[in-house]
Amino acid sequence: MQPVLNIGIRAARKAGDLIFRYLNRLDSLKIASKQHNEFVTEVDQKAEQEIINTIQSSYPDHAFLGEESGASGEGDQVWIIDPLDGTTNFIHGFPQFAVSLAFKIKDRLELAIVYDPLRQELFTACRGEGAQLDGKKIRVSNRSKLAGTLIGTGFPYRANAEHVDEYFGMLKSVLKETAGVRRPGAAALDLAYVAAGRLDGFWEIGLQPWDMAGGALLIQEAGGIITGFLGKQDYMETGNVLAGTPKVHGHLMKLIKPHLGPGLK
Ligand code: 2AM
Ligand code: CA
Repeated sequence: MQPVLNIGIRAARKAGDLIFRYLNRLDSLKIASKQHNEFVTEVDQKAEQEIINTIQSSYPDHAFLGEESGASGEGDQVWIIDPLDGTTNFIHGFPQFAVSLAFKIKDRLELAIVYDPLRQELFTACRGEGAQLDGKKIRVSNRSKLAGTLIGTGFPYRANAEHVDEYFGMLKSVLKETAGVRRPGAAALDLAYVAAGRLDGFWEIGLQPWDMAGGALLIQEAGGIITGFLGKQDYMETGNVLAGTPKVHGHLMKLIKPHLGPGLK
């Protein structure tokens, strides 16, 4: 799998370089509104094309599921692509965004790449071989109690606005029990930070497959747990995700469960 990983890394770095170059010209950036308060820029689209072109030139038979271009190609070997996770941050010059790639064969995640072009941090994982940050092995943190933990989250945006009250119930419970909650705005990086032990846990309502796929394998390979809110392996379908060290994941689930309405169970 290493040669495939290397091509994925090349693609992610190229996309990251492109994103970085555009940061100096945010004023002239072409921004289109996908829906109310949901934006896509020419950078998202160009970065995705760069990733697909790079992979296709080595692996013409691979298929793609990209946030911007949708599904293309056929077969069991599929790249799930978020060319720019954290677009809203990027548009504002708020320095928290990443490129996220995952490679799956027959619905099983095999490779993950999350690249932060600002810090030039590269998170990678191969199924069964652990997770790495810039080539060094990473593990989830060894915190087991909620006290003292730092937890990541994302707010429900437009599409999930109906869950706002449930969400704030969850947030209130988590705030009371932990050292702090962070909402950086790029889910792929939040998940990578759980894998690297920078965050002890994470939850969010209504993510898309490309926001989560890379981060999910990173967490599993770093010794963490990632599930839906009730502990099932349904987060790729529901988009509702709960992650953490094995112990913190369990504690967070107990805090979140009482707030789940019918639409989140
Ligand atoms: P994106 O920038 O790739 O869209 C933050 O809560 C996470 O949700 C980010 O990973 C972000 O990824 C995703 N997201 C999708 N649509 C969003 C929206 N309209 N507003 C904010 N975040 C959105
Ligand atoms: Ca995106």
